[in-house]
Amino acid sequence: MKRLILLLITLLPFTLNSQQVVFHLTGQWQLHSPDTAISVSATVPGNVFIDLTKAGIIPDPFYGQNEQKVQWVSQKKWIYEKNFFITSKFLKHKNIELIFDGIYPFASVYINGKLVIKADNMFRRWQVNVKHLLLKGNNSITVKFAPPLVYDSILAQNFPYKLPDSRVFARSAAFQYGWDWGARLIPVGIWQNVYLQAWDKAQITDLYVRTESLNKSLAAMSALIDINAQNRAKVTISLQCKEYDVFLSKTTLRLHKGLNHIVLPFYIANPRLWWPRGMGKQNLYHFMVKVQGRNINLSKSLRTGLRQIELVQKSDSIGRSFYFRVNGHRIFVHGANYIPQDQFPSRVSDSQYIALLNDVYKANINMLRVWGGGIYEKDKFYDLCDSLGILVWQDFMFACYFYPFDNDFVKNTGQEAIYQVRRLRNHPSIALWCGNNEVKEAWYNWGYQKLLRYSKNDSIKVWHGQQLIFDSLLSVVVDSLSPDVPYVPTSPQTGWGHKEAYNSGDVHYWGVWWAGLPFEAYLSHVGRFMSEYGFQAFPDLRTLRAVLPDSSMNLHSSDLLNHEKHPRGMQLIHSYMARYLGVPKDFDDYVYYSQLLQAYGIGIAIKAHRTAKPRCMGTMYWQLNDSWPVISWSSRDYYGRWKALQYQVRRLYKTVIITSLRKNNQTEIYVVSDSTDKINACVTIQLWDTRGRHTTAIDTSVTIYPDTSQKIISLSLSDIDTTKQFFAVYLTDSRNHAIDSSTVLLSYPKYIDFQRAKINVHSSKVHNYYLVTLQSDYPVYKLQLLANTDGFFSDNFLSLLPNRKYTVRFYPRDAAQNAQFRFRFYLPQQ
Ligand code: BMA
Repeated sequence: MKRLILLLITLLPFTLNSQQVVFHLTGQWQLHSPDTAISVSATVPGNVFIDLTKAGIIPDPFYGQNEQKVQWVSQKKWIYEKNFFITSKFLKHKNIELIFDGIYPFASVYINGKLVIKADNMFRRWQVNVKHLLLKGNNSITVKFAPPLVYDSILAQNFPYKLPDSRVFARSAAFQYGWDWGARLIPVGIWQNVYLQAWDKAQITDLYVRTESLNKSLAAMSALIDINAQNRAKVTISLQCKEYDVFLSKTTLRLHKGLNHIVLPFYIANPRLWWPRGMGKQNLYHFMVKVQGRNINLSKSLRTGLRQIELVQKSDSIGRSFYFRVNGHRIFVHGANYIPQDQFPSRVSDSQYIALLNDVYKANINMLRVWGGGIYEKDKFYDLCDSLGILVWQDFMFACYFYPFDNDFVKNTGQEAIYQVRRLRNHPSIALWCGNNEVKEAWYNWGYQKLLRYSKNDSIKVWHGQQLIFDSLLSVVVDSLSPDVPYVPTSPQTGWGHKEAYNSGDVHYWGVWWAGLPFEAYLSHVGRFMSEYGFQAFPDLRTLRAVLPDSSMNLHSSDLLNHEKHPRGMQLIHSYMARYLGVPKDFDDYVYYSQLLQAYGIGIAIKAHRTAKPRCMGTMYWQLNDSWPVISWSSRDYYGRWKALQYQVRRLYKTVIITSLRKNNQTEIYVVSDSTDKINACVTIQLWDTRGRHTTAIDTSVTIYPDTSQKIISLSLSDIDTTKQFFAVYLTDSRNHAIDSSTVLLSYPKYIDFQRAKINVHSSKVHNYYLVTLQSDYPVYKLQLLANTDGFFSDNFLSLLPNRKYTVRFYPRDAAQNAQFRFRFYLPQQ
């Protein structure tokens, strides 16, 4: 019997929400502007830039300096229009709602000429009953967009206080207005789905499965179900779970007319918990709620995981901790900051989400911070994070400025927060809600108050406004709608210029890069949780070639400079390069050197952070990805090509690593473990010279305890020629299997007497990939393998020791392509 029930349950259709009929309004629309003679065919979801480019009205905004040529688009009014046909059958439904899942501000929506929605927030879902306006047969929908720049400045003029930038008046992604890695392309349009949704007796409007408390033997759960009923009705509500063969909970009750909030408590014995990757399995449960009554037969399903997440902020002997605990276990975060994958997020496909998150997984990342100047990501992103075990630090979409706080704005923000928290609260990957990025940092440290000539009273008022949004409003929304996920009002908690930042809370450390301090400053600026730090590099040469003509592939071209948005970016890269690597003359080499430089610098930071555990419990570099082809802090470029940093991260984010820190005239060797197991291992340290001779200095056994960083030894450098000698360190397990290894340079690379090595490369095709074997006669620093076709190398930017075979796999994106390989490696400039 049990089996039969199980079978029946597995066969049940897990539909989204039955008894709702959807009429899609996506696809082909017409776009025109009352300010110009332009009238073109358009595609929804999308935006005005995409449509105008496709129609040949504007050139590709990413190419050369076209970005500057298309700025006029944001200053015009635009109108999207579509005609659609409604049958009398559809019109018979009692309720017909028009729904926009995402639309840019500032939009006025008309159905058959009647105004139905004024939408001023791209992060909200807009919904209105339009049944009374629809006609049998032909209908029209018209969306009129005000020019965003004009509208923002009108709102700014009407606000009683000056704010740092008028973009804050539009609830639209801040980065579109230009960022220090982003183009300025401010779109209008319908960027997510739009449809008519019809229903009759009732509809399930929300379902939330909450873990109230959890231990090994029992999970106390509740299902919160919102049902909108047309009239009073008696119904039976039951909750089923695909993974269990019984009804979890069942009740019969009377719905009243309107919105009904129903809570069904239930228990799960021996719950299988959801864990972030590296700590256990990503167990997921599929729940379905059914509502049945006379002429009512509704269902809604969801997938969630059972886990407890805590952010531990406790006073201690240093200051105040900042670390995450999942299911009672402390976790060291090796993460990255994530920005939108495209200047135009509407066009990011599911396969791009899959490719990006697979790369995140391959890089051993266990948390992404969805940064507050971008967008709340699409469902696909969080679904993938749930199944891959990647935690998400979710910022609310506020960044780097002060925000208005009049009634309309606060109300609008509240609606946005309610919608987004509800939408995302069933995802076990969501680990933290954070009010904003750097609003507090900007308030105290960036001089805006002086610049904007605030009186004392202005400062009090504007700061109270910020507190109203970030300390009260958003906190209340998270506490009431997703009470089991922590909330912090801002990130970082203290600006990096203050001592306190390194003792308490999270910190964005920008002494390196912004203040031009050497990479070694990372060693002395380790906080409790490093939520941002970073250094720029050029993207892959092929990525640059896609947006630059050949004549612009040089450091001085204005086309190239349009793809570097940090005001001092080029100079900073140049001066750090001169300090550590030397500066090559050739442009292609310069691109390669810039990537080595970034990996070298961020490598120092990650080592400093991981070895400082448990004082420091997280490291998240700025930034994982790009929104267009650009010189930036990313480790993976716009086309998904890995920079040297992404490979470096993959090595340094492994669960157990052997690594080194340079302190004065000593090199300290550490073993860091985020594993939950005790490991018996062996550490071997060899001293090499650049001509390839070596001696073994140390061979010792160590016990690696779970969740620790231990210093193995301090090696004095007094008798070592640091320009000719270096260490190779190995960590092996009790069966002599490699756990980790690395080469430890003892000077800046530019001072090291690397020899011009002879390297043999051999490749062979196996199934859908290639095996590439390398062997060198001298030690080699950061050899980059290059293929004539796009694809993924299992390892790259390799340091080789002589007379050993190194084997790397290469997976071409297009398996039919015949791959050929080249390489380059680092030699100091003469
Ligand atoms: C950080 C981020 C971004 C910015 C980055 C690099 O502080 O929050 O605002 O792009 O710095 O400057």
